[in-house]
Amino acid sequence: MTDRDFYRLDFEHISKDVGRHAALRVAACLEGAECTAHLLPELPFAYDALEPHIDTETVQLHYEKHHKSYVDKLNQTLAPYPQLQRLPLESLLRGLSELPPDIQWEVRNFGGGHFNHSMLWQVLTPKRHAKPSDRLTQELNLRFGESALLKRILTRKSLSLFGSGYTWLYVDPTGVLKVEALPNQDCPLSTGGTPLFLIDLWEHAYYLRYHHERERYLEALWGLINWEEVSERWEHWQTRIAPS
Ligand code: MN3
Repeated sequence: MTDRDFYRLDFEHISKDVGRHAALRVAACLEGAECTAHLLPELPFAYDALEPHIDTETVQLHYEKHHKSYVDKLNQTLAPYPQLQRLPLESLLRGLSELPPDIQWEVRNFGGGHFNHSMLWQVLTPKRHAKPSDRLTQELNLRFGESALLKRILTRKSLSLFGSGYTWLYVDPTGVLKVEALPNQDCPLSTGGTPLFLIDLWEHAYYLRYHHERERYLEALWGLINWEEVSERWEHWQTRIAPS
């Protein structure tokens, strides 16, 4: 396929989902500048900012080793495909089945790993007491009853995922809010969804402090959710993506 096919995909989703670096990268590409490789985005907080809930060493390893390795492997994968290299990550993940078959597995896993971790750093925050916006609260209450129930659903889905993956709060292609756990580095973009929030369930996200006790990690995580960011993602979906 040609890059033009990819460019037909909606670029408007990009800024919320792959961060400032990708937005800059795409802007440069669209202006015809030489495209650069995918970049490790800046971490929006210090390594120790999520203490005592998420320990310093875990954040540092998670960001510097795990996330960076996904970025590096994605760049290696795309190196022989300059046309694909300059596309936004989101377009690659939305159009997985249209990629050359010999790199679909790599883009799904390494590209997914880069996307998911870039989003993860945005939806966590050391600031306390943040709440969903009134409009998102209204939607969550309509869909899940109340916030305590959303927490229970996120926890249950997270505990029932066997192996590694993520639990997602996302809007499905028909506009319905959903909570689903997906394996490995899979993400709702690849089935036409719009992700709002995710929980990293790979052991590298919690093992040093919580060992095998995923439930204690989930409890600690609840106070770190960047509801402001999640609410903005919801507003973005509503104003830019929602089916009219
Ligand atoms: Mn991870």
